[in-house]
Amino acid sequence: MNDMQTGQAPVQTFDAIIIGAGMSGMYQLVRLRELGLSVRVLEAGTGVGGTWYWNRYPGARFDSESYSYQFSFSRELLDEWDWSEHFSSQPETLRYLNHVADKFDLRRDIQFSSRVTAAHYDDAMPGWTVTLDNGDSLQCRFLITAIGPLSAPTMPNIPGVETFQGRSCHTANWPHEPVSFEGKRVAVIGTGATGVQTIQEVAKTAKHLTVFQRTPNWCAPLHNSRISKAEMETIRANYPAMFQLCQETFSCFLHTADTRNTFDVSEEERLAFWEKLYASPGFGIWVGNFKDMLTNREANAAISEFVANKIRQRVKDPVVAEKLIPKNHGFGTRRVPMETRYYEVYNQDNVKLVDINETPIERITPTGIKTSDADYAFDIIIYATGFDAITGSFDRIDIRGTDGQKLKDRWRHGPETYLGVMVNGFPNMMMLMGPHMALGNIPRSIEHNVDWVTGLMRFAHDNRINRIEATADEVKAWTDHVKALGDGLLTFEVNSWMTGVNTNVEGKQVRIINRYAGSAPDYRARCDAVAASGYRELALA
Ligand code: N01
Repeated sequence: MNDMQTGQAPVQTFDAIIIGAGMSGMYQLVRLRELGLSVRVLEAGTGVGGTWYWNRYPGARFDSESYSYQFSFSRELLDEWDWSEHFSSQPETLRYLNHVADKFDLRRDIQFSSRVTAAHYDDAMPGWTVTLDNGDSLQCRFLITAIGPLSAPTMPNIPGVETFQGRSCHTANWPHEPVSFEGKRVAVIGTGATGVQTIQEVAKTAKHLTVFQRTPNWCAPLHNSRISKAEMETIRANYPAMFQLCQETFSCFLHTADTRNTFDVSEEERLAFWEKLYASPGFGIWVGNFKDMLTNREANAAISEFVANKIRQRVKDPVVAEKLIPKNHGFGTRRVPMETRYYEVYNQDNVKLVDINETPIERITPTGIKTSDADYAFDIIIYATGFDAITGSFDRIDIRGTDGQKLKDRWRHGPETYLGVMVNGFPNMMMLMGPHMALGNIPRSIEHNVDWVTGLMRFAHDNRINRIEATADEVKAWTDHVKALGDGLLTFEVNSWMTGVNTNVEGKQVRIINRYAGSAPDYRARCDAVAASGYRELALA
């Protein structure tokens, strides 16, 4: 029986479906259109921007230099967009991404308010059937996931969350309308990069702010500033050199590790170097530090002590200062939150720090938060409790490959991928910014990742290839390589989203190596060699 006879609308079929209209999905759409393919982007939100669409929490902004974080693929786009701050705020970034969507007329191929719940592969097509939360289905030959490494927010597994009668919100589901903290008693749970940005903003206007901290993080000053018209022109004139530098550095940032080891220099020289980094804008103190900072324990202890002393100098109450100094991990072994007067917030009369290791949260109550020693009343509770990172956004979609095998089951003990882009048993599925990818300055990685996938699609198109699959051997080889790169790095000895640990998610209490810890240039070289060989490592049919 055909669709006419059943009265059902025919299933829409595309050459490619992209899941997600964040930066990677948007750019992939631009590139696939150039190949003349029919493409549909499915996006859960009502607008483009991904991370920058969802994370509207107060104080959200770039931690990387705005101009290094933008798209670089269009000179015209670079010429017409001015950044107003060195580290752009979320509203400006979202305006920029909407400008990109307008300029390239992207929205006509994006279906908004369409959350993908399932994607099942069928070898008879060969291709994928993608199901949305409203029950609709679409089909495609190639499925490209652009679902982001930090897009599955997790609420804390604290009893009573649903009983709170005031206003509460996870930072990644922040409302589109402004939220006023004036005259309000506010709680923030979580002190990662998001919590830090939120806390320093909310503290400006809240009647009272209580911060519930489980693990302090090593934060460093952002040193943001405005960009004048003249300065913007100078920055723009330098774009070719700046993007070239991003191609050459380890993580695509404007900063790269110093070539010296920590103890190669005198104490005086070392301290002067660290003072300079602490006083400089951006991630320099994290990724532009001595090259052994994350491999040599003594070196790491020394920089940790330097930053601890900064915290002691900035926080007036020594007891509070000690609570804010991490004791279970060294500087830089977790993502360093960048801050603007974050530590000074704790000198304000309207701010209280609660160390929930000393006085654990017992439950959220209808009126606030009950710890082991107090009942706190709040008007607003903000959950800055992070994400089921890297694999979480995949786990939330029922992805099934050949023979119905589930990706979630396949990755139960950690992701297995080929170049972070493909998985054997899941033909014609390509992942953008998936597990085992170099993260770093993400838009730089996105552009390479998308260009590589586009090259593969072009090759498939030109050579009439309908089925692309990574082989089991190549997946094993890449996965082993990624694991080996993580060996010896202090980063992988610490619990964090970067090691796949999330105490709020069942089965994610064990550390894994889920991201590529080698250099971005090495990663690109490996991918480019595969392309140059005519993708000989892949099974093509
Ligand atoms: O998430 P996190 P995030 N009870 O996982 C705490 C990027 N980002 O959203 O450390 C109590 O880092 C948890 O405590 P602990 C950036 O890459 C970029 O802050 O697990 N507390 C932690 O303090 C960043 O690294 C920008 O002990 C609980 C916090 O919640 C990544 O996003 C800006 C808890 C979660 O911190 C994630 O950052 C912001 C519980 N049950 C973020 N569960 C840019 O500038 C969790 N916590 C680009």
